[in-house]
Amino acid sequence: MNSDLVILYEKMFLIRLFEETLLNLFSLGHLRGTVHTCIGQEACAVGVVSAIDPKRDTLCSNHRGHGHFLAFTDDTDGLLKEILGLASGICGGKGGSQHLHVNNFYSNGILGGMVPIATGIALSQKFAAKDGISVVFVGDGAMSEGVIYEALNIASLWQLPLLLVIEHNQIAQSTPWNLEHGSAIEGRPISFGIPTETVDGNDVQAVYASTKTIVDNMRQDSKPRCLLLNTYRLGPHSKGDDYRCITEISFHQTNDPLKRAETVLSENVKTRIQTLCQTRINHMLENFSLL
Ligand SMILES: Cc1ncc(C[n+]2csc(CCOP(=O)(O)OP(=O)(O)O)c2C)c(N)n1
Ligand SMILES: [Mg+2]
Repeated sequence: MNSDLVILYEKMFLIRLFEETLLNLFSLGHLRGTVHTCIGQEACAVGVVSAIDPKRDTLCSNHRGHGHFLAFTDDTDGLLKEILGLASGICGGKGGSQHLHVNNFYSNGILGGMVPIATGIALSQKFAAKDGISVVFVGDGAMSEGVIYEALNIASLWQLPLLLVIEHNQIAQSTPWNLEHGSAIEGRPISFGIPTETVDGNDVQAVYASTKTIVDNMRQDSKPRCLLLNTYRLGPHSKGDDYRCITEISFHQTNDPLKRAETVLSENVKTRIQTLCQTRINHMLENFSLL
């Protein structure tokens, strides 16, 4: 049994349950505003974040950031309180789902908006002359934002320890990527001289292994890198808005990162982890009188 996979699967399963719970709380009228879940993309969040160091490294996320946040902090209660708008939430209930900050974690909902910020953080890490790196997640759609290219240019020019992670889930809200982009996305960072690796983003072990190697190299040379993860959003864009045909979604369900991990895990291990996570989520809901 691969012990790494057991740990990675548990983190993915917890994120899946947490976000399914959020969608349910919305439908019951307990939550307001909006949420963007990463259902189907958990391997990207868990694979990348498990390979970085929350103390040394900084993580900048985006509108679809619960998975990144939970993989980084494991704080399900703090995040739920924040999304419920409670003063005891991690940002006093004012940030909601998209504007989160705790320790070295930052997110905002402006597409591409965190990339120049992450580049500035990378500059400060370079000045500090330690081996910390700055990681930033964007979607394929965000790659149309011009500010990303200004930031990549600076990261390349000044050779900053910035890791740009692109979660290529093939769609931006309702626009398929091929109706938005005139060229392959991985060509963009390469054109700035930034080494770019493309990985199957639904294979959590592959994502983890590639990130680990990239991060080890960045700690040595303190230079920028890009990781492009091919994946698919299995859930709606936010709560119920989905215009894709059912056949397309069903096709991608066979490539669900959780199901893929489950094919390698024993039935016992899978059941133990699922029960553990379900118990944890139930306790959380009981604490908030939501069960
Ligand atoms: C600057 C800006 N423009 C538009 C939006 C509205 N918006 C939120 S998410 C989204 C689609 C993002 O697509 P992508 O970057 O591929 O990320 P995904 O949602 O697929 O994870 C849009 C257009 C926004 N938040 N910020
Ligand atoms: Mg997308």
